[in-house]
Amino acid sequence: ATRKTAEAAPNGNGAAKPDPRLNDPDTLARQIVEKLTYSIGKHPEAARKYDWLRATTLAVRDRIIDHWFESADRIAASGEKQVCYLSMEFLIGRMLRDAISNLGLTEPIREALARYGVELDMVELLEPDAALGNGGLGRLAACFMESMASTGVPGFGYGIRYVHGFFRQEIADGAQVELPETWLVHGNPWEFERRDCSYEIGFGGKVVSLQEQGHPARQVWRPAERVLAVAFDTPMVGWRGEQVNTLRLWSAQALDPILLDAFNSGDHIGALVESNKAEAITRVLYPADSHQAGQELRLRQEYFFSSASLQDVIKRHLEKNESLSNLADKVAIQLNDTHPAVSVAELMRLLVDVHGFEWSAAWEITRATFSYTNHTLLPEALEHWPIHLFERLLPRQMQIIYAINADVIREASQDKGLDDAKIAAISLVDEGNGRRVRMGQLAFVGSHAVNGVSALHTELMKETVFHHLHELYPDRIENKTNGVTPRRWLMQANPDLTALITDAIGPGFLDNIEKIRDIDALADDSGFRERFAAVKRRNKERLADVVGERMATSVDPSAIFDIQVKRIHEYKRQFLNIIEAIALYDQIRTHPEQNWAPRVKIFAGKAAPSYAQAKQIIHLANDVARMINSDPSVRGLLKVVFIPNYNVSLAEIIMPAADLSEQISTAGLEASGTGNMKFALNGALTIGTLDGANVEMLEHVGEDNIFIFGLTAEQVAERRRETHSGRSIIEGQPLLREALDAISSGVFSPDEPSRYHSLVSNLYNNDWWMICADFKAYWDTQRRLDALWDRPDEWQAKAVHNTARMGWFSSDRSIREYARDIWKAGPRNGR
Ligand code: F58
Ligand code: PLP
Repeated sequence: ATRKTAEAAPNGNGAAKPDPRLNDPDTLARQIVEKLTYSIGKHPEAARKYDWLRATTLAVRDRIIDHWFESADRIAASGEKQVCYLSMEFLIGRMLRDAISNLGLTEPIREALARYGVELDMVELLEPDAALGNGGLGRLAACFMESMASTGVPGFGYGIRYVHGFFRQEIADGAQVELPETWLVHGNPWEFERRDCSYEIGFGGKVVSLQEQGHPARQVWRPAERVLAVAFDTPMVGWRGEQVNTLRLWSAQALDPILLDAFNSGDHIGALVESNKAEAITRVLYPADSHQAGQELRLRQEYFFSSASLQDVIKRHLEKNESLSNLADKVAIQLNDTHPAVSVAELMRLLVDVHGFEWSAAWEITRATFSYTNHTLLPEALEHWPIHLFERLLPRQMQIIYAINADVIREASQDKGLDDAKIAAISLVDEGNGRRVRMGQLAFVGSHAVNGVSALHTELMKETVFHHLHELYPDRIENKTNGVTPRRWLMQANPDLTALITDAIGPGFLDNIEKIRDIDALADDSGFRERFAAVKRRNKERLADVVGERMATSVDPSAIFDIQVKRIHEYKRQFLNIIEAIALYDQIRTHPEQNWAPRVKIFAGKAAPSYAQAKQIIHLANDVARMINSDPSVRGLLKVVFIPNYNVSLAEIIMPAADLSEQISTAGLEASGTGNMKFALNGALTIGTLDGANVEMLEHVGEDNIFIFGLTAEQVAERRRETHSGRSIIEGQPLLREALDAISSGVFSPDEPSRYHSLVSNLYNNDWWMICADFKAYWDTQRRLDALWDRPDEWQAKAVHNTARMGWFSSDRSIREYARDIWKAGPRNGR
């Protein structure tokens, strides 16, 4: 009934919708059975669960294709500028529910399937997550694809079709185990293989100088190795199906699938070597996190998808235009972090070597076409490739980078008078580090706009990593605060809240999420607050069921659901949260007379397989959970759970079920965060530091409705200048000291008492992430929240204010800002 409400809303501008006669349950039921019969070869009586998923998907897909063609035709006819979003990662999650909901088909399909005794919810749950991303960066790309389609920006996503996405996590004896992810085993009905859309990608070899009579010498790259990039297209459906954009993912194949000579001479393995080597390029997503994955295969992936995407952009441009000289008027290319930054050199190569442009004209086109988004300031995450590797794999692109660098350095020293130290800092080649190509510098100089992802992060970019480039090009850096799509993260993930808000203020917020602000006044209405709390309660029960099914643990939905879910990283400080849990455990036992608010601390997230500290944190969370959860003296006042295998689908269940959202990174380190926005939009209160987008959330929800604690980014920098030691703080705070002693002495790891010894001793010597420095402020703020939990009206009023005031954090707003300020493209849809 809920989704019916959401979809029954009047269509804002009455644009093209499918013929309503075709959306009735009868027609849909007939079409689904047709798919079952003629595409899958099954009678309804013989169909199994996966057959229903496939048949339903195919029936929905047919409708999308009509909209897809309409969108493509309309964009082609208007000659509008297109936005190409180049990203190594698109963490899309499941697609069926999103597509059905955006097309307004949820209720008729539910009814159509029910005629055969099949539940839509069951079918939706069978779909595997498209986990083609690591975390925030990849999920942002997915929200942006949806928002481009929903706001009417002609967007084209370009990425990699990994056969194995982000690994599946299991927990065995408390520790993370990584298993391969196999999303394609049942086939992927959403994608269309376009064998006619394929390009050759070269690697290695040499550059030759060709002298033709009467012309200056021309450089031609003769690669030693070539592979084929084949396009797989997936439609991206916007809200109400008004626009459908394309996500084009590249798959690597060998030019010769088998070396027949080798095969015929009996070398059956050798005959497949080439094909295996080619296919390896797109086989696996690197499970990196805030650490550069410095292997050759990674650079091959980056170049492979950059070159394929640019060749495709150029081919499509030349189908409609006479030359590439107006490329930047027709195409904007956004580089999602530096992973596609080699594109700057590759476009120059294509323009100069292949299409005969003069260097300076090519540079103008390149800079006008590209823009670059930075997502991290962590030095260990900044990409820099050894020159010898780059030169061996991409010799011509290396020459081009040297030439770009020479121009940049000339401008910096001759025109702007920068000294040698500053020039060394901006150079595209890091001379001090075994000679490396700095991809951030390449992306920066090759773009007309460079953006950070929150106001604070953007300011810190100017002061730190890009300090001298900012001095040289003071107008280039701008801010574009991240956002999240309210379709997936509110309407689909939280249908009950969507229905409640629709009842209260009407359906206008579905088309313009900023109208959700109209529920703000209802924070004072006790009836509304009660209904709001009842929705939260049902969502907590739903999560409790999932915890019960997956972990055979029960959690009580009347306790505070205090949740930290995100990649596991030292800067995100899950460790601080665990230490607080231990201190609380201790206090609950030593002061049973006190009125403790019951809490369930929920964790989920994956550690990079090579990140030992992060894996220890997962182990510790599980060890602590086992001990606390089995101790009767806690009387159910505290529980700790670590839910395995955090992914988009789990996030969709978790976000609506939180009372408290933990956004507690060391200030200055979290570029933005997007999980923080999803929680608050769904009515969680945030406990957080003044970091990333938390700063702007504070401005929007107001200081009474968010719980900010801890050192500011400036104070963190200052303290790091003064001392690195945590010793004096630990010694001065018995709660912290006792919690650390317990961890260190093996209270939680009796099977291996020294397991966490070094984790703790590190804190004494080097409190780099300010865990000790922020502990007291964090503890005190948690106790203020305990007290607030005792005043449920007040808590719920704050929760309503959070939902009401989060509309600005929609990715529709982010996309409109990019479109207006950076891309100069669209949107068609002014909602
Ligand atoms: C994240 N970066 C930021 N990187 O950490 C987060 O603050 C921000 O909200 C988000 O981007 C979107 O802007 C991030 O997720 C990665 O996953 C990289 C993938 C490739 C390897 C290195 C990490
Ligand atoms: N991973 C998944 C599966 C997500 O859904 C999200 C955000 O919702 C993230 C990672 C990013 O989380 P955070 O912004 O807290 O780092």
